[in-house]
Amino acid sequence: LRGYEEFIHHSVTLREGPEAACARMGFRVRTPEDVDRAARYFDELGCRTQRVAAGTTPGFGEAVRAIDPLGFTIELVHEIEHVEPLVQRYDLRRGASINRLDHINIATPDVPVAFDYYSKLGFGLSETIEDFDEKKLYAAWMFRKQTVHDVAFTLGSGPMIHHIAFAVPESHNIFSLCDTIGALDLQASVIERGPGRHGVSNAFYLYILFHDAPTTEIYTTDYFTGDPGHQPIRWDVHDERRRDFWGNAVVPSWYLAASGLLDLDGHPTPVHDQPVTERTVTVGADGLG
Ligand code: 4SX
Ligand code: FE2
Ligand code: CA
Repeated sequence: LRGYEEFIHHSVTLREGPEAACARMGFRVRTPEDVDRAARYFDELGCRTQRVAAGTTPGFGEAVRAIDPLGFTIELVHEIEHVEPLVQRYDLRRGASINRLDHINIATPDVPVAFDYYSKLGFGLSETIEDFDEKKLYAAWMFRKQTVHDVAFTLGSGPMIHHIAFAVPESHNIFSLCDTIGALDLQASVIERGPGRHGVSNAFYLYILFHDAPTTEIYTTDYFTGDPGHQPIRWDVHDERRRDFWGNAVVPSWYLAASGLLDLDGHPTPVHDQPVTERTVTVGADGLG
């Protein structure tokens, strides 16, 4: 599957399996040499790596897979088969009008370690949620492309996928999706959180749940981070606008649910338990603000 804006062969692959899990997440590297550099880099870190021949993943050239220091199975590739982007084929656009895969939000028991690792890979920091008094980092958003993020970290049991997010052109696409969900009488099971305006990222958003798919965010209109010297925005965990700029409460399931991973052999990755404390810090144990 791919979005209308994407010229790569695919950005998502769904495979039937015995349990719902994320087999790997991929990043595209800038040059063919970067694939070899990545293989050496993960080898030197003592991570398990695997070279895969061109075509092992459909539409991809030679790639390297590894279990990264955070426990995620990743795939790095440079060469890809180009396909025709369909940005202006409005006659073909359907559903929420998905443009592209925007970001992956990962749940991890140690956000500072994740932040440090991705900083070393060359990711920039756009925003954080912190407890300024207790000097505790709850969440961080990091980018390579020139928007708010490609990856974000949410403190919680992990390594797991917290959600995957797809960008749509404009907020009206999200309203229209909500209308479709209502018309199908699927609102109770499908709409998890939103629609709303994020504090962090300023994006307009909706989170949806469907069967055993990971939580899926529909996301639009965040901002440009590409100017050299772009400064991160730091939110205090007690600022009720940080996750929803209008102060709407975040439902408990949003903090608690995440999807498991598979390792390089397709076996489930063990999860380290980490209680989710951000919600109770901010709204109290009764879940009311
Ligand atoms: O809930 S937050 O406003 O912190 C937020 C969550 C901001 C951007 C995201 O992509 C997200 O998933
Ligand atoms: Fe997100
Ligand atoms: Ca609901």
